[in-house]
Formats: sequence, C-alpha cells, structure tokens
Amino acid sequence: MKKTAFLTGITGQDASYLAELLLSKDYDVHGLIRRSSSMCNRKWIDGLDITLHYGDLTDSHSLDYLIGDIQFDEIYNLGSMSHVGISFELPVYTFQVNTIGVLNLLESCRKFNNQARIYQASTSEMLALPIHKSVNEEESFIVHSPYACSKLAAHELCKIYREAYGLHVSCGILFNHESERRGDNFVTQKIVKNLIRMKRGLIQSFELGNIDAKRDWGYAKDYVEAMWLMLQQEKPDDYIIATNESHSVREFLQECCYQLELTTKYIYEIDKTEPLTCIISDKNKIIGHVIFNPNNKRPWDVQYLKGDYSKAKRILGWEPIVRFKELIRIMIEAELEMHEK
Ligand code: NAP
Ligand code: G4F
Repeated sequence: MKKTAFLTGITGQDASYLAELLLSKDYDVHGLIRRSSSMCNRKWIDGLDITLHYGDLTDSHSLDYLIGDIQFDEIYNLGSMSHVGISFELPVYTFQVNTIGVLNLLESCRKFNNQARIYQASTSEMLALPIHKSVNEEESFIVHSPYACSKLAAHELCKIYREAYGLHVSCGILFNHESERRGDNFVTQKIVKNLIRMKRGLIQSFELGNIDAKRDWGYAKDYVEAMWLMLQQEKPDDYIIATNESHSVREFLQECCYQLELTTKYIYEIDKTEPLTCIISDKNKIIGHVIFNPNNKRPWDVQYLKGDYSKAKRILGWEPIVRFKELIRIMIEAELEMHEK
C-alpha cells in the first residue's frame, strides 16, 4: 500500500521540495492550496503528480473535511505567514495563520485521525539569545517578533497535543534555509536577484536593512530530508536542523559579489561604523550601489543564529550537505539560467 502524505504550504519553497522527495519515495502526495486570482504561485509544483485541495489553515472546516475524509499517514504543516519583518505589520493575521491555523490542524487530527504522524515547522527565530553561541534543543526560547511568538505558541501547542492526547507530533526547529525557490523578499534571494539585475544593467540600486545580522544558512533541499526522517521515528520529538555555521548578511553580499566577479567599496559617514552605501563595480566600471536604509530595519531583530544539529545527526543520521559558498553558487547559477531563458 502506498503511504499518503498531506502537505500544507504546497506552493512554498519547502513543501515543493518535500513533495518531490515524497514522490521519489512512491508516496501518494496531497497538498492544501489557497484560492488565488492568479496561478503564478504554482510554478514549483506544476507538473508534479500530486492532488491539490482548496483550503486554508484558518478555515477549520476545510481541514476537518480533508483530514476526516482521507486518512493521511503523514501530515507536514509547512503553511505559514513566514516573513518575520511583515509580521510586525500584520501581527494578528500572523497569529491567525501560524498559531490558530496549527491549533485547527491539531484539533482535526485529534478528532478525525489521531494515528497520523505530524510535522510542525518550528523555527530558529524562537532562539533569539542575547549571547552569540551555538544552540541545541535544551536552550530556553526567547522571541523578538510577532512571527517568532506565533511560532512558539504553536510549538508549545504541539507539545501539549503530544503529551495530552498522544498525537505523534514532531517539531523541526529549522534554521534559515534557502534555495532558488526562496521567496523574493527574503534577504538571500533579494541580494542574488538584484546583483544579477545590476550586472545586466537592469537596475542601478537596491536597498537592504540590517546587514550585521548573522544567520545559519542551509539548503532547503537538504532540510526537507530531515523533516521526512523525523516522521519515520517511532517516537515523536523535536530536532534542531542547521549547519552550525553563522555568517552575516554583509558576508552574504560580499560572497555573491565575489562569485559574480563584482567589486565592492563601502562608504561611511565620519565617525560611524555602519556603512551608508556600497558601490558595486564590474571590471573597474561602477554599475550601481546598495543603499543601507535604516528604514528597512525591523523594530526588533535577531542578531545571531547558529544551530547545533548533533541530536539530528545522532538519532536521524542527518547532516547538511550544502554549505554557505555552495548555497550561494546554487542560487546564482539558477538565477543566471533563468535570465538566459
Ligand atoms: P514559504 O515559501 O513562504 O511558503 C509558505 C506557504 O504557506 C505558501 O505555500 C503559502 O501559500 C502558504 N500559506 C500562507 N498562508 C496560508 C494559510 N492561511 N493557509 C494555508 N497555507 C498558507 O515558506 P517556506 O520557506 O517554504 O517555509 C515553510 C515553513 O517553515 C513555514 O511554516 C515557515 O514559517 C517555516 N520555516 C521556514 C524557514 C526557512 O528558512 N525557510 C525556517 C524555519 C521555519 P500562498 O502561496 O497561497 O501564499
Ligand atoms: O531573509 P530574512 O527575511 O529571514 P529571517 O528573518 O531570518 O526569517 C527566515 O528564517 C527564519 C528561521 O530563522 C524563518 F522562521 C522565517 O520564516 C524566514 O524563513 O532576514 C534575514 C536577516 C534579518 O536579520 C533581516 O533584518 O536579514 C536582515 N535583512 C537586511 N536587509 C533583510 C534585509 N531581510 C529582508 N527580508 N530584506 C532586507 O532587505
């Protein structure tokens, strides 16, 4: 018998890779899709042999109906309002999707399919520590945004449903993971796409915010493997998935420029340590600049993230394959290829 899997967030980066992984393992894959006036957001799943169902995490009826009707073996909750910066502008909506949405899903499972194995997409944003260190699953949670708070509430709800009702719920505490499918308004994709446009003479400038923030960036395709492995364990549990390396946004910008054979010159105001702008040159000719606009900074940001994935390595046998420079190479190559087409 084929195993059946249900993925929310099917149009997003992670679920599209996970759908491909599950199809390669001969699963019958189902995805939850929101009604939209355009089909543009389906580009990563077009052509995949999966069944799509209209619904929304905030609409408990759509979940009850599906989860009651099809007895899925595995449920991966990857749908969310996933942008930390925007969560400051839409805090209530963020909680509706990221917290109440998860509660709706857990309730549907409790009532209609308590045998399903569930994956919840938790986040390293719950680990906004004041000190710079590599963190493991024993660390206490600290949050700096409505997004992180909504995800922490969902994380705790998952634990409650695991302990109180015996649901098989595992939470992946995933650190930042990127790919050519990353949304355009996350910093890595924004830098890659804009530098390539600049090199091609299509734009002369773009803006960034906090370039001193450090993140532990991995590759999304590696990380969906860990999600699947979590649900293959007899015992549900929580795992940190990361690379145990941390790099600043400024280093990401520098490495992209290096790989694209562009040079940088940072301009500072007298007595200031934060640059105003960075002049970008291609073969000694100035082609544009990056503006560091304080208005793009978040009201409160996480300054440093680095994850210790040794528990995942020990129990799941999981390790990241793609590291920082290789990740940037993959993203640049995909974008250049897209421009060629
Ligand atoms: P993403 O590319 O932004 O995709 C988010 C998905 O959620 C989209 O398919 C979106 O659908 C869907 N969605 C939004 N609101 C929804 C709602 N009300 N009901 C149902 N679906 C809804 O995110 P991702 O990078 O793949 O991340 C997957 C999950 O992991 C998210 O929960 C994210 O918060 C979490 N996470 C991500 C990272 C990371 O670095 N990528 C790290 C830790 C945790 P539309 O296309 O209709 O908008
Ligand atoms: O790329 P980001 O928007 O990712 P962020 O905030 O770390 O969140 C991502 O990773 C989380 C896991 O830790 C996920 F839970 C979440 O769903 C999402 O996938 O920003 C990274 C850093 C931040 O410090 C931000 O302030 O880059 C800084 N930054 C500087 N300039 C910018 C920009 N971020 C964005 N999006 N756009 C900028 O112009």
